[in-house]
Amino acid sequence: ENASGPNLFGLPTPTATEANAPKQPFVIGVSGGTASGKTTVCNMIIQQLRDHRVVLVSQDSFYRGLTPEESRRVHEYNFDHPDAFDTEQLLDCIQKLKSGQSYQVPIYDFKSHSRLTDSFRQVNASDVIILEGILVFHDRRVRNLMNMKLFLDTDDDVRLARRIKRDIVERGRDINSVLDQYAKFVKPAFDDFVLPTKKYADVIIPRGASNHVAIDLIVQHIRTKLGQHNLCKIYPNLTAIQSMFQI
Ligand code: UZR
Ligand code: MG
Repeated sequence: ENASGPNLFGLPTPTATEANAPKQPFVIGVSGGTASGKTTVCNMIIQQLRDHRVVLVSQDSFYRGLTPEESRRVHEYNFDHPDAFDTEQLLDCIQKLKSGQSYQVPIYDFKSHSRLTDSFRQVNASDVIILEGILVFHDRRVRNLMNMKLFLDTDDDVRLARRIKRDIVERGRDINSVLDQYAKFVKPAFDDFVLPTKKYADVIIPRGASNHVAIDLIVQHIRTKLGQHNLCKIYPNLTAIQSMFQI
């Protein structure tokens, strides 16, 4: 509710503080099951927003390193469970980036299932922060930092087929181990933890990365938001002028 009440045109007039406050970065959450096309969609958005500062943060970077005991029994480890991630650190990261600070994001090595101890990826302050991962909508505090939430609703068979290819080609695994892990952990965790968070999405994208119409619409919307933001920096009273002229 606006303290100053509606103006001549019946539209709310922004207060001076509202119009002058520096806008925070726009935070976009991108979720969906494994191999749903999250990374591809994020890269398409980044490509189309080349004229802005955009950073991509993956929830995968916040995997907890496995203990020696867990590493020995890695086939029994559930990488698809919310507890596999250090959510407190992820929250800290997004809070810092959203407040305009930089952050040293950990580097996770999928081969050794551990974090590199001596190096980080320095992520600097930006106009847009994209956070992607299978469970980025799971924690309410992380979710509440997002200005826009996208869920990629890609067919399950398509995702499994892609997952098999990716794990064999990029992660040096064999078909049996991929299928065993999928049946034991990936699919049940998708049903129990990932799919229930679809309801938090603002936009559900059918067919994932091949849905160019949806991605164009989303990029247009982000541009509109960023445009308002930049013009407000130049003309602090722009929002007031806009609402007076209904533009
Ligand atoms: P995306 N994952 C691994 O395979 N190994 C690891 O060390 C850490 C994670 C997998 C994880 C999950 N699960 O399904 C997937 N397993 O990475 C998430 N098994 O990545 O969203 O890109 O599919
Ligand atoms: Mg990925």
